[in-house]
This record gives sequence, structure tokens and C-alpha cells, in this order.
Amino acid sequence: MSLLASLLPSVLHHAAATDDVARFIIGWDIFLFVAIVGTMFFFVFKYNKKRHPRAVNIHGNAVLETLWTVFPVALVLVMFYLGWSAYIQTRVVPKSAMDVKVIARQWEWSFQYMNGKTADTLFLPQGRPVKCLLTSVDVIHGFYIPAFREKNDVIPGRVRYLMLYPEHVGNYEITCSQYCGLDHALMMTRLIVLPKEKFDQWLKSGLTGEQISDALTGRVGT
Ligand SMILES: [Cu+2]
Repeated sequence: MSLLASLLPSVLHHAAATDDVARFIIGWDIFLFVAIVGTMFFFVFKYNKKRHPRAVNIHGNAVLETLWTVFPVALVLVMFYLGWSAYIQTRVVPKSAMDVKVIARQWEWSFQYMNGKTADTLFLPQGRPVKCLLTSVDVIHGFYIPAFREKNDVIPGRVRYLMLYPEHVGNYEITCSQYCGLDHALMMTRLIVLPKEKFDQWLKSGLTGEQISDALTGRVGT
């Protein structure tokens, strides 16, 4: 398991794609850093004053110049392509998606379902795409679910969205990623993914978040 995955356990395919992009970019960063700094030290050693008392000018080298232009451009384009294809997965809204309103305010989250039910914990059914409609009643907040590798700014006066694909039953952290005032650090809640029947039961019932969470004790994930 990579360091990144152990720091932030991921819970779904999309998160795995995001991790792959991060691993690819960080891997190349480390390789290029070692190669460039290593070459620099090698040159400092090879061309020091003792060995080469008189400096000699070197004129162009077409092969090298082509290589160091084409290779970085190609590498950056591959990085862009991988990042773009992972990102675009989070922007496509499937027809089967369920809408949930996410309302941010200083300093709490609330969630409203299409039948009018509201909650301060985000309950979602397993296996159904969810389109979170993000809005704020006061300042800019950031809706962030680390285990899903997803984050989007929540801006007053606008409705933005974020797609979630809850694949596993579990209990995940939701936090605010934009500094939004005194109690920003306390602006946290949970995403609880329930089996579909349990979710439907909760959605139709008057059960509170706490009651259904208690029923789930022992099935808590990351
Ligand atoms: Cu906030």
C-alpha cells in the first residue's frame, strides 16, 4: 500500500483513479529531482577547477535540445490527460443520480433530500450515484470528503455540484476545506453510507440520524 493510500484510505474506484494520478506525478517528480540534482553534482565533480582549470564553451547539440524539449512536453501532456480523465468522472451526472441539497453555514452542514427531509449527517444509499447540490447561506465554504478524494467550493448565491458514488457501506468524514471564520475547524460532520433498504427506511421514517447510526454500530468504516 502506498504512503498516500495509507494516509488517506480511499473507498471507491474514482478515488483509486485520483490516487493513480497522484502516484504517477509524484513518482516522476522524485525521479526527475534525483536525476537533475544527481547530474548537477556529477558535473560539479567532473568539471571542477582542479580537473578543468580552463573553461571551454560548448555550442548547441540538436539531439539533446530536441530531447529536452519533446520529453517534458510529452510528460506534462500525459499528466494532464490522466488528471483530466480522472476529474471528468466526477463531473458526469448519470440519469440514475439522486439529488441531495448540501447547505453550508457558519459553522455547520445540513442536508436536504428531495422529499423535504433534512438531516445534519449525510446519509446515502449504497450503490446509487448522488449529485450533491452545494450552496451556502453566508460565506465561502468547501465541501470535502477525504475518503472519496472529492472537494468543491460552496459559494453563496450559486449552486455548484459534486458527484458521489458510494460503493461501500461505511462512515466517512466530511469537513470544510475553506477557512470560513472562527469555528471553521469544527465544521465537520459524517457521511454514512447505508444499505439501500436501510436508507429507504430512514428516508421515509421519522428516525433521526443518531437512531440510525446507533443501529449501525459495528459497521463503521474508514
Ligand atoms: Cu466552512
